[in-house]
Amino acid sequence: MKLSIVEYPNKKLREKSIIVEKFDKELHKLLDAMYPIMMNTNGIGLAAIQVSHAKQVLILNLPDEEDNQPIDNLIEMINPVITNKNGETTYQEGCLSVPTFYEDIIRAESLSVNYQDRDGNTKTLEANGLLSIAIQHEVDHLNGILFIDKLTSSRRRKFEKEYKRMQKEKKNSKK
Ligand code: Y12
Ligand code: CO
Repeated sequence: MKLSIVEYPNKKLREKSIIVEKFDKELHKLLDAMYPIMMNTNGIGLAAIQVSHAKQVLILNLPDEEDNQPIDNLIEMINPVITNKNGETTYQEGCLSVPTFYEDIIRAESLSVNYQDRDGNTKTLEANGLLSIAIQHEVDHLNGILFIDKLTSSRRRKFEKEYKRMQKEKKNSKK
């Protein structure tokens, strides 16, 4: 399965992803294809809509203490539902669909999430810190929400200006 990352301002990123009902070979192929694309682009989280598949599917692979991302740390979440959020934390977020832009975003410090694994087994995970932030960021993607939507209006305007300039430069450098 050949996948490529959709970048802002592509409207695809605004689509709401649909619930997965079949835990079949097709789903496994999608998950298996998402992993290398995330790793090859230095990502720690990726939602299926970022590779043009509007399904409630996301993967996470957070770095360990040595900054490695062993495959044992890979979490695949299908149909995730956040059930409980607590506290507040700020983290400088980035997104593979909004390259080169990082900004402080306020989110819940800890949460509970119910989801299914690739075989349809129901799971619950309690998360805090970076994992909690990553889950909230990726679940937002499933609802068509991007981290830049959480910026203040003045910061958002600045972002749009900087991003447009960056895209123009990118286009010109390819000529
Ligand atoms: C905390 C905050 C945000 C998340 C969501 C997952 N975000 C990412 O995985 C972001 C990855 C990223 C990687 C980049 O590197 C390359 O594209 C090679 C990157 O660099 C550039 O844009 C140049 C930007 C973002 C989880 C936890
Ligand atoms: Co993202």
